[in-house]
Amino acid sequence: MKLKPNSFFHFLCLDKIYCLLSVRNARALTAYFHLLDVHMKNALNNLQFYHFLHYVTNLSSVQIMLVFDLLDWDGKGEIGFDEFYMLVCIIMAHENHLEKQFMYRHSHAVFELLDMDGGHTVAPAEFQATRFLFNIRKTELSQIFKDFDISGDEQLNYKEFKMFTIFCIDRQQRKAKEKLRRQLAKAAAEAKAEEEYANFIKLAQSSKKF
Ligand SMILES: [Ca+2]
Ligand SMILES: [Ca+2]
Repeated sequence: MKLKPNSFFHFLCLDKIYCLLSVRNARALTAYFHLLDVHMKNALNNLQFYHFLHYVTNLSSVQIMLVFDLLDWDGKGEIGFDEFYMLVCIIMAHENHLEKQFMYRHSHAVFELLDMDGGHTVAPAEFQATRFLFNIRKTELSQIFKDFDISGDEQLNYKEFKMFTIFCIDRQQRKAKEKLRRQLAKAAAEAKAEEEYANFIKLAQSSKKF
């Protein structure tokens, strides 16, 4: 999922920790939603929703209609502002590489979104169909079920899913720490090389004098 250039959403800023919009940004989003809501129903029907997502993202028609069905969990045939807000936060999280942080912070809402049949578990097929929303690679899926399906029923219940999101954040933090450690080591090595070079020049200049 990618945001198209020149989209209004490039002007919004998602909080990196909580993965939510600021009050000011949320108000701007409300105004945007009302512009889309031409029938003034405080909701978007599938046609309005389709054109909106088609305009701002590179999602296929099938994916857009799947997202509509996921958000329209009560089958009313329309998307209200709360669902719209959640979708925009997911898009923004994707755009800012905060998908795993979003899953962790909003694990219950994400779990309910992925549980397409409302059976209170996420099956491999449900994860496979929705993985594009959170940038989960196909190859990761079988490993996720292998590692986190503790009960062995080939489904993730909420506790198992929550453990998966904690693991993702933990892995992300370890990677960030490792990256920082490498950057510091590189900077130290460069500083040492510069110092050695300066000492060498000093030595060369003093030997010329004699
Ligand atoms: Ca399910
Ligand atoms: Ca399980």
